[in-house]
Amino acid sequence: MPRQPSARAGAVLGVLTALTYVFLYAPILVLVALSFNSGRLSGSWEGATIAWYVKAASNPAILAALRNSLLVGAAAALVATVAATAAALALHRHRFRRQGLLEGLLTIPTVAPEIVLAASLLLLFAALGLRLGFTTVILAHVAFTVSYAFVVVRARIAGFDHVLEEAAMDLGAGPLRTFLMVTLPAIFPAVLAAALLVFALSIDDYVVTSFVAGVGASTLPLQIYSMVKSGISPEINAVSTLLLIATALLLLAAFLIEQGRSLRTAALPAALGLGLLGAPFGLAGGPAPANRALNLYIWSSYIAPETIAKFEVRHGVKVNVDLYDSNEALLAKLQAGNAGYDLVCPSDYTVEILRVQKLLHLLDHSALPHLGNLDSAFLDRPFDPGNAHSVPYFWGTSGIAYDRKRVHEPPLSWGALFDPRYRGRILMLDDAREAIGAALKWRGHSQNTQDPSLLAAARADLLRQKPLVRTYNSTNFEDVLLSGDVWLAQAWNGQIAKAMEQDPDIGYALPREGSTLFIDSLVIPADAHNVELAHAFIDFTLEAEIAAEICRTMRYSSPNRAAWALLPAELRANPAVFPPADAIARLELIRDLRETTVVYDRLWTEIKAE
Ligand code: N2P
Repeated sequence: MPRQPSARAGAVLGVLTALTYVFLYAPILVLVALSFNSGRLSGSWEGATIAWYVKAASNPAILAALRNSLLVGAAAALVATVAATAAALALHRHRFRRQGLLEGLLTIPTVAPEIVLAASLLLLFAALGLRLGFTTVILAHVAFTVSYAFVVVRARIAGFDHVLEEAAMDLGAGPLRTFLMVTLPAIFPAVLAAALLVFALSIDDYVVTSFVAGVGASTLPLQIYSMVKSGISPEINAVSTLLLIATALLLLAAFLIEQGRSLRTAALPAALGLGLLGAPFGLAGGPAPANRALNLYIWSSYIAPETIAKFEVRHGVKVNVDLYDSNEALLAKLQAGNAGYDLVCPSDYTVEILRVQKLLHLLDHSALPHLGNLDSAFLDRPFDPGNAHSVPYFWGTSGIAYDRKRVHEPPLSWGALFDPRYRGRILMLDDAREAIGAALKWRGHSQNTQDPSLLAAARADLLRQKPLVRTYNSTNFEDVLLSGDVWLAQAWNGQIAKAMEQDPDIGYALPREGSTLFIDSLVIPADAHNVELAHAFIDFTLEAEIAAEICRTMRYSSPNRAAWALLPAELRANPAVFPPADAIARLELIRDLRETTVVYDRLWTEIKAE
């Protein structure tokens, strides 16, 4: 007789099981609860509301993304299910040589790493010269869901008896009639379950979609991620909750059908799930589609929605905005080709890389009448002689932001970021050139060095620094500082100048060893579609009023001399935004290092991976 487990062991197991459930579901419960919290900050409960749902439903970007998701999901469900059903029938009816191998090949993609699939699809589309957009997203979704659909339909068909088909044929039915009257009804539940499964998988896919979406085909998960990048808002909690419940209901319906429950039982969760996804359109009608659109890909925290809206109204167009947080991310998109952007905003050294690789459009200066508003200090720089390809948008610095409540003397040296006293309270930019640059500067070297021994020393410094670093973040580092999680942050100036408005204890120092000056410019990719509209947008940002608004709202430094007079005096006087001449003299542009770039990239990957 096996021994019964003791009551003690039973209790321990019970507790462990309960903990597992908490671990699995607590984050989701927090998300759902916060989506009904009337307070903006996640920290405290301030009463229940559905306001965030209403707000999300009236956000045109969310609605457009939801519409895209539904379209893609429906198209993928249709194509993948038809293809999978055909394959399942063929493999059931005929005995092929190497049957097992054939079936195996159809199911492997369910376990293949998604990121590999994403990268290979992107390569394939580039090789075929397909412009990234709706078609590529649908094709990619079919590619990653068809195996799942196959598994579902194949399992059901295995139990289906051929004899029924033969009987129908004997009684005179043709192949089509037999299929429609006998085969399809028998396997229909599986076909439906497969379609629901594909739809649910497609609706919440991020990885594959982010590789192949291009512009204008942003789906809901992409939209949620891009909203998170510009600060967590409770609207995101509402949209995520909606997505979560809808997919759960669809999967439940698929599961019920697969388990052999009646279609009627499964209809309720399926209808609820689809209804939830459609509901936001009922709440808000949806935006009017604009016939012309400008696709802008720009740094996060670089332009306010109000400014975009002004341009849209003035030109009667739609502007699609996508955000990035590193030059390397931007480069990767443009180098892959067919990204679909009309206007992007690289930093100095990246302008040079793109220019040399012939990825930029020549600018028509006659279409830029306000060019004369720019201060000459930012024009005709070696990264783009004569500004043939680029127009400065913002400039700024990298420095050390800090919390005066915790850090009592201003961090005047990069050494502060390597100081063990601040263990766990340091944030570094998640940026190869900036982070390695800080380590090099600290030791008195140029951030553009190609000397292997200096780079090896920087690597060692950054590895030693790693245990002190709370997080690497180039997105919302100012929020992390404001939250009190870190006390010192390597930072770009504008977002810190904004944080200072919220908390006067935030300071910003430019280390005495010198640091980065950046000049970020608008450029038109060589494969842009709306070149004329892109010029119109560049010139719009050059108007004194608009340039002043952009600087006032985002607080990065304006290269627009005509705008300076329109800025509030305290902003002009803020050294974090407009540093004094002696500080500027210690700044250095990051330069393109050609072959050595791979050394920096490798170094950075190693540091992050260790
Ligand atoms: C914007 C970051 C500033 C860009 N989020 C630095 N080149």
